[in-house]
Amino acid sequence: MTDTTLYGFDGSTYVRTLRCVLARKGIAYDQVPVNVLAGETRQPEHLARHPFGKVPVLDIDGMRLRETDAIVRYLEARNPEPAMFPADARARAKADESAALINNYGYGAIIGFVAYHLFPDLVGGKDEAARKSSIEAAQTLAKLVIENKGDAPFIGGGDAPGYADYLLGPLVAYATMTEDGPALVSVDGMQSWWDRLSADETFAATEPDLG
Ligand SMILES: N[C@@H](CCC(=O)N[C@@H](CS)C(=O)NCC(=O)O)C(=O)O
Repeated sequence: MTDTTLYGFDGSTYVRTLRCVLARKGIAYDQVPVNVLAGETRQPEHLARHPFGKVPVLDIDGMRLRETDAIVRYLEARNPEPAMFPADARARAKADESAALINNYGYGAIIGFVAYHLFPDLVGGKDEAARKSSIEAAQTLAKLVIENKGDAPFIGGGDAPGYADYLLGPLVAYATMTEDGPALVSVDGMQSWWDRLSADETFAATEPDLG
């Protein structure tokens, strides 16, 4: 039993992001597996934690934190090592930009075509036009984050995986389970980044057991 609690199930890409960051920083926690697919984020018990019905939520240091970006930045300030952001100001700006692009456009785009294949009922059925525009938006996102990282091996941390890698990785993991995965990883530079991230011990250890 610890005094840190992560609310959210392993199948959530954002929960996986936090599990990676918590693991890399060596922060012990308990997990309450609130399951999005079973509608548990919409239950009063979870709405009391996050009124917009999202996971993750993290209880830490006597406070409740919502929203992955805010949580990761708190963890970074609390436990600076290993860093989840590059030290160099320009590289940091680009890693921050990539994280924002993933959060604001990449998540919706990738989940859009993943849901088409894996959870069509959750998105009102199979809409071909929506699938196509999701793939195009995901490719645009991929081009931008690969361009932002420049020659660095990773998108978010430079020489080691950082926040933006742990944001995008769980999404790409789902994408590669579908027939549209190759359209995403074939964007220039994506496959080698994906191979590097897949070899990261922490990322591999957080792969969800989808039964
Ligand atoms: N802005 C939130 C987004 C979190 C999010 O979208 N989580 C998904 C699971 S990966 C969720 O809770 N979905 C439930 C729903 O939309 O009903 C964050 O950054 O933490």
